[in-house]
Amino acid sequence: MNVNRLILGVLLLFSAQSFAQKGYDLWLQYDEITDTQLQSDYLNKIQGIKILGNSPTLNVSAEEMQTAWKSFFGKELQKKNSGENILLLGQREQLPQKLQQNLKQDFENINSEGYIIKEVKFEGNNTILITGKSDIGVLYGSFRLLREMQLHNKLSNLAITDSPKIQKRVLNHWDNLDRTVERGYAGFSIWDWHLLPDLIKPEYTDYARANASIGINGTVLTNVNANSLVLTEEYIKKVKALAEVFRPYGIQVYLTARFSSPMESGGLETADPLNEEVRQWWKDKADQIYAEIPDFGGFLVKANSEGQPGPNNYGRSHVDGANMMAEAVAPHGGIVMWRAFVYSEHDPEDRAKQAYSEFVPFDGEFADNVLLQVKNGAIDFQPREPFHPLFGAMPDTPLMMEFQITQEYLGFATHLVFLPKLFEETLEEDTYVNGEKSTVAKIIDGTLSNKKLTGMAGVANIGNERNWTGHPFGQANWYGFGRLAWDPYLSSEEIAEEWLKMTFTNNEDFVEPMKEMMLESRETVVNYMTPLGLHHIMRTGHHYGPGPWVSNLSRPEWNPVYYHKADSAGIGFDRTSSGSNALEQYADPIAEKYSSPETTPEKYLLWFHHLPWDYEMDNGKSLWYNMASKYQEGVEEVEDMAENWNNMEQYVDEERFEKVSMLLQIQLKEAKWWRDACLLYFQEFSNMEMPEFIPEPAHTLEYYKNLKTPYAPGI
Ligand code: GCV
Repeated sequence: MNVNRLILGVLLLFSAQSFAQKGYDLWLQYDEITDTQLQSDYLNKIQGIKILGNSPTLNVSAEEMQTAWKSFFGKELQKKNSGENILLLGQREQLPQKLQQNLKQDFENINSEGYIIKEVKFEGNNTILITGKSDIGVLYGSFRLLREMQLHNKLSNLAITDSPKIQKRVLNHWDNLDRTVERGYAGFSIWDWHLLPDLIKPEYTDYARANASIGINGTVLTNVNANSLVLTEEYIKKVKALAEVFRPYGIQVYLTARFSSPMESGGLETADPLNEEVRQWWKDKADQIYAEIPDFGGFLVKANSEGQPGPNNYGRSHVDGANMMAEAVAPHGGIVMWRAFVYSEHDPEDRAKQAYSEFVPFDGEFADNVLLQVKNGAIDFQPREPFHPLFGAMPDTPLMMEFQITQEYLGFATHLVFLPKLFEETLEEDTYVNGEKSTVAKIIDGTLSNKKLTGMAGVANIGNERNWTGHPFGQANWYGFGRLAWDPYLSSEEIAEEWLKMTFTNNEDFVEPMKEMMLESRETVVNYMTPLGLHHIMRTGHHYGPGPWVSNLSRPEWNPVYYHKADSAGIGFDRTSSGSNALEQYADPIAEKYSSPETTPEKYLLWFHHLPWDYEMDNGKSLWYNMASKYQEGVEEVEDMAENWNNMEQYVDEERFEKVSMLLQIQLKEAKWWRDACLLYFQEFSNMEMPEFIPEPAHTLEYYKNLKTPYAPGI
């Protein structure tokens, strides 16, 4: 090979790797600061670093500063003992008494994980101090300062205090021990169980760094459809190895506990929660885990749901089950996150009502270290659902939010959908349970009824793809979940802007149009999948693509026809008093307002009402016409997204640009598939003409019905 070709080859390889690295580096790009004024402002303001104290967490804070400095400025941040304009890192106890005294008010304003970033005098010199009541506060403060710099904000007169508003900010991995991921679309599990505890991959540290940078402080490593093997000695050692990597980053490890574990891995004959031997088994198991992992977070449990065993198998209640496990972990400071996602094929009641009926009678009976983990809506992570009626209905029980970051029902890792918009919509909903402004956010952060234990969980979209999430924009959903778990009152707009700037570029010509695109993307997916309150009309099993016609599954509530109820008289699920009366589970102002279609927000119309096809909507047109126009709008919006992205080539590296371009084309193809399949199917019932703006479908309804994709990912 001649030398030039060799050099070219090496260069190409190098640039390909650095592009791939960009995807891997998530929002922690720390792009070079090229604006000379900004660069000199920053370098004047911070001329060295001093760390007070010594701990693994302080070490990773200092390392992060160095990583960022090399990337921002191409040089190290010098360690200095004293002098002007030093960055000083240390928790309260390490500060001189006088400084502690001066910051008394600031310290009163933060909690144990909060931070203070402030310009102070230290040994007579101007200093930027990052402090908190704990080392982890210092780490969070360090990431905050670096975020300010990534956003190109000025560092003058710094005085920032911030604390997380929610205590348990947890990712839920639905990862199996064989490394498949239920509803995972970004490759296999990042946990290499086979080689743990001996092989510690750098990805584990980078995962922890990324999470700490947004304040996530817990991770449930395993699927809620649990395998009791993970509670055996062999696996506890593997879990311990991960916990050790995560500890400096303030991340606690949790496991899913299969309710029948005492039988499967303990050899007992029962798993009855009131049986003494069973109770002892769980206590011993907890002792065994805590002996290896002293800061183990606790258990997440899916019980008596979708075939998982639980206390009901023994005629016992969810409280009996949850409290038994809570008792086992309580002496160690652990918690139990007990899922409220229950519904039964033997219960003829509307699925949307079942969790409320099951749990509300037990309000106030759960042990103090139990959080009831409730999905944002009463069915299942749909593109749009009204908030779950359990929020507000159990004032004496701490409720934890469960959002789904992985896009099971929103186009997998193929569709660009910015989920913080969906999360924000739920958090802002007013439950009215204590009068106006009783928002879901206030229930989750505990302020509405003074709860001590609070939490938010996000079902992770992470796999072993080089860029973690498959779709480059999927990273924004991980980022946004973390930011909202820290502060559920943040706006999705602010989150989108931060993420775009940190991940791509600060150039406003990129940030503004892309922010708009992200903010609209959630409504777009609702439009082309489930407009006007439709829900769960995906194909079954893998949930890939439209399947409103499916009606042959054994469990009625697994069939899309159960949810849309289309017939010649109309479409929609009547949840008013003339139907399932799910509305009665909401507080009066909502129950009343939504009882009539005229006063129900259009976005929830068919969630609560079964309406005639010619029902006249606000714009004077029929329901059928409006439905068709929503589907069409969705498709056109994806066309716009693709076009907007095409104008961004100059701001994005080639690899991410090309990948997003191709994914948007697939999204467009699938949006058309949704539109054509759903409209052709529903037209059979409406018997009305296709409005003129709907193009001729590419295929017949039969064609769409016969499509098979047995290997769609994520099962
Ligand atoms: C982990 C839905 C999903 C299941 C998931 C379940 C749950 O039904 O399709 O894959 O199981 O929710 O949240 O437990």
